[in-house]
Amino acid sequence: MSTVIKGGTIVTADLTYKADVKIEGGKIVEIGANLSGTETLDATGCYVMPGGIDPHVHLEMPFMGTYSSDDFESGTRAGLAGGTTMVVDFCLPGPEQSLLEALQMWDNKTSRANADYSFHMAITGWNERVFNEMETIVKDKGINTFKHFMAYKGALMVNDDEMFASFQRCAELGALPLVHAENGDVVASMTAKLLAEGNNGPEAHAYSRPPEVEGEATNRAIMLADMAGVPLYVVHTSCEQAHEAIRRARQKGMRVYGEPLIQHLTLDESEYFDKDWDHAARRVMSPPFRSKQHQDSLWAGLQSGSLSVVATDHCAFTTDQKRFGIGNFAKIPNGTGGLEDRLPMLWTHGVNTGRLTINEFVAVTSTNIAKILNVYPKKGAILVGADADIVVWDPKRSKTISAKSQQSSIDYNVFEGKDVTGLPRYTLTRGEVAIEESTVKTKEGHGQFVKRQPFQAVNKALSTWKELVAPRKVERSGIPATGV
Ligand code: DUC
Ligand code: ZN
Ligand code: ZN
Ligand code: ZN
Repeated sequence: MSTVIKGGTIVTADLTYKADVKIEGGKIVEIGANLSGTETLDATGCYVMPGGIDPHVHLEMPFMGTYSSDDFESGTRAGLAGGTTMVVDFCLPGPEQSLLEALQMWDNKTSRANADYSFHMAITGWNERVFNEMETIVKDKGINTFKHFMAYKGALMVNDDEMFASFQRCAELGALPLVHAENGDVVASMTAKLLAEGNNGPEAHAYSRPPEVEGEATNRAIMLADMAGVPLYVVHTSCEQAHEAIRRARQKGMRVYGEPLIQHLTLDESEYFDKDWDHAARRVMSPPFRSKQHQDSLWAGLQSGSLSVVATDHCAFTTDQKRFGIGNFAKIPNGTGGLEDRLPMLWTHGVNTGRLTINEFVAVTSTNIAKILNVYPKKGAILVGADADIVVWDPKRSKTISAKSQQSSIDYNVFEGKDVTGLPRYTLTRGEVAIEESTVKTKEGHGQFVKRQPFQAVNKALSTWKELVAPRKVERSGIPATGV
């Protein structure tokens, strides 16, 4: 049994060319002219691209007194419908919980996944057991990324000493640290002040975490990573202050990766003002939506390469869940969806506007992600031997985004009413057709865990810390007596 994708134009992060793609046993086995197989998929007029990888999703996540509504079944189905063939979720150990116990819990959620998935492990506290377990996580469990929350004080947040210790451990293990960069102490203090002054509506959420708290935390994380001699991945980069810090570090030669979200690229802070409570609350996420100037900065970063990838932070809550925060914005579960819409929205607002080339589109939605997370070229590639995670992209197909026709299980969509042009004709997960235009053919349980190996020794920031401050003992005679 073989499948041939025929008559399309292959688009990778660096090449555009006409060829057929032959698939057998879930892998790409041949690329060339006039291929034949048992089954043919017509790609005339379409681009044949590596399926999207979403490096940042929260499926069925326990958070703020509830669980995010999309699970591994609906979440991966939504992803496939929009051309995304792999997701990376965050395993969040509870207070005092071991990393391995938490991983078992996360693993138990995945049996109905329709597409492949991987995990980042969160470091939510620091002790000797965590230090030791990190090695097992990297060497035996195939997880080479550790997430650190600099916000959510009293819940997920780690302090600088804990984060610095974990960064150093990542450096030893060939793992990559990730940060949610917002100054959690300042957010907590601004939140308390706003509430005390009677600002309890969803718009106050945006006031409680201005761009400065993100810029400060991004700078701090970069400096700590440099001292630890480890690269850094900054999730949901939403503002110029954070982008500036990333740009500066990269210019110095550090491997720092910034991840804007499709929501921050296309929606702005006006969503919180002069709108009804539900509208604004549905868009409460951290970091919040920003002004147009910040959006321009993010687009410029994708164009110049100072920002590396586009994600969603898909963390979907229903309107009823959002209403937990009526009377207190700090209780609105933080999060928005986007898994199904990331590729069509980025194509429409990036490629169709001329901001991004089609090759840059593939880079930031798939190939760069696969490389940074160390799963390239199994994922993120149209190459012989790669997994046949492929999207046959019809640049002429269009639709209006609506919650009525979405795969996600929530009752609204933050992109409601937006027109997109550029949609999958077919989405294939390891060679199986999961989406054919608007027909969903996903198979529950088809998705598999993708192991990611540690990085090799070159995985070091270009830090000069060791030369600069390695302690040099100074021998002195003549120590003055204390002047009592
Ligand atoms: N931000 C969100 O909006 N939701 C999930 C976690 C996060 O950091
Ligand atoms: Zn976050
Ligand atoms: Zn997140
Ligand atoms: Zn299958």
